Amino acid sequence: MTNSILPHSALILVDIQPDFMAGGPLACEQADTIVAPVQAILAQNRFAHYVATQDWHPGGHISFASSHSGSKPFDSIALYGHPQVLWPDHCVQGTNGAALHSGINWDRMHVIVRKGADSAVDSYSAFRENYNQAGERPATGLTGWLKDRQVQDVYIAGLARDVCVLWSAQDARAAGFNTFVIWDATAPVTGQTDADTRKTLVEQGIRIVHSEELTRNR
Ligand code: VGL
Ligand code: ZN
Repeated sequence: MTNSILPHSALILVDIQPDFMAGGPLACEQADTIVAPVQAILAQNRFAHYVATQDWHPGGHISFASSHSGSKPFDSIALYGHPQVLWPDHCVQGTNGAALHSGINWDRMHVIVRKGADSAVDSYSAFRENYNQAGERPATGLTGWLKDRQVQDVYIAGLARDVCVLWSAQDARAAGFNTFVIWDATAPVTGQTDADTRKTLVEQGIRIVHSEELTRNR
């Protein structure tokens, strides 16, 4: 039995990379539990469009604690007038930890957005970079790509629930898409943020769904 295609829909898989999985330098809590639901969703092939993002930093990136003497991972600093968490070194371009996770079938992806490649600017969202020196958040171009294809509904899964998934969902909503976060196909850097994440999503009109709602036979 198969489920019907979701018209005007896109699935965005955010940063499913070894450095965010168990044993990685920026491991998300229970990250490995997302692989099965993501694979189940892909197997159904219900989306009209498929996008992945890949965190892709040069060595010495400004978001790395190691780039700031006297700082340690998870400290927060002000950068260009906005808070910036300093992370362990992660997803350095060309390293195994930055690859797309080998347990996911990436063949369906139409677009892969690499982000965080500007050494001086972090980039959480699939849609826009974080604030830069000019006080701007440059677009990645994904909004236009989706709108040119009449996408209305954006479903987001991946890592991290409280960082790149959250920022991507907020930007998707702000761009006017009906936005859905597939909760069990995401995992947080820390589960302590889950209540706040849920609250923020709901307040902004972003819907929280479960992978079973997409994969159960009907
Ligand atoms: C992410 C922190 C730093 C993420 C990326 O994918 O959520 N988090 N870089
Ligand atoms: Zn990063």
